[in-house]
Amino acid sequence: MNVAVVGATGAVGELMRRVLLERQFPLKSIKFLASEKSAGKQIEFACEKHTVQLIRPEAFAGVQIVLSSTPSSVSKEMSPIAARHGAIVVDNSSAWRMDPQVPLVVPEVNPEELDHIPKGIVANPNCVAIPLCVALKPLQKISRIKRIIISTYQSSSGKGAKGLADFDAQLGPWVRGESVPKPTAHRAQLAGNVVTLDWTLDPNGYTEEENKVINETHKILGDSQIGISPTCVRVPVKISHSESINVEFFEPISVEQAKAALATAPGVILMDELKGEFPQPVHATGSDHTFVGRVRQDPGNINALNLWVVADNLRKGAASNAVQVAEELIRRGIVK
Ligand code: 2RA
Repeated sequence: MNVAVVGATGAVGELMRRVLLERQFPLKSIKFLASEKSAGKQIEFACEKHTVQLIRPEAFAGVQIVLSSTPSSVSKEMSPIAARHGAIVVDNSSAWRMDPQVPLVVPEVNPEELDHIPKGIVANPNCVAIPLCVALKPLQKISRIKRIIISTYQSSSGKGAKGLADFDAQLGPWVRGESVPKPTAHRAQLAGNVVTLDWTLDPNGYTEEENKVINETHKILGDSQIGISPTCVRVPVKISHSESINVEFFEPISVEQAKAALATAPGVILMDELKGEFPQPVHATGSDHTFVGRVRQDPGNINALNLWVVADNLRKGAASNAVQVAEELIRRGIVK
């Protein structure tokens, strides 16, 4: 495959490069594109030096698959240009996710959506929605979902390299009791704190992130009737998002049934609390799996279960999901 990685020097772009190598993606050629700020930089890939090129229309000539992680404004302009050059763009921004002509794909959940890509663009979902859907799809196959209540514990890296810089700059001084530097990416101090307004507030009183979780989960699970009630929160964790999920079904599912379905579900690692196992960001970081544990009956609702879900937001929540989508495009013969 002739591949271009767009936004190659950002936190997700860097991981896309690593994941392509780790998964031995079938590469014929690769080029790395970025904004003016990073164009001209030298990066190493598979023991070879590459110069990062500026994102411009001519750069897409001959490219079959574009893996893109840029701000939405860049994707709105550049993804259709890349598609016009004949590439399929797997786009990690939120620019195209809710476009009815753009499939929003988690390969373990709705790969069949890739059979219809009218705009030549496939959207990679939000990093909370991806693990949520990976964990719920095996249960949705048993019984239709009526309602989801989700509270998130999102890591600093959700705000990219700048978020990580805030985390690194604040944690040491906070532990030592010194004055903590002001955040540059996060809305408030992260060290020793919990921040629920780390995203733009939308007119409906929910944050942009919470509205993404609602809308994207409806689209990925293919059921817009599911009642979804999210509260998104940033916590002082470097990488990997955690999710507390209460899910109500139309028909009851027992804990045993749920565990049996999750144990064999693609992309899921079920952690058994009876063996003292429980998903933690330190397990998930560096993995492409979605870790599920604490599967419990809701004591107040016979039709509902509680789950605790953790996944690496930079990998399964972004870079790895995009590369898995590209692998699925090849497997289905969509890109040859
Ligand atoms: C966050 N979901 O964690 C965002 C990143 N895309 O802030």
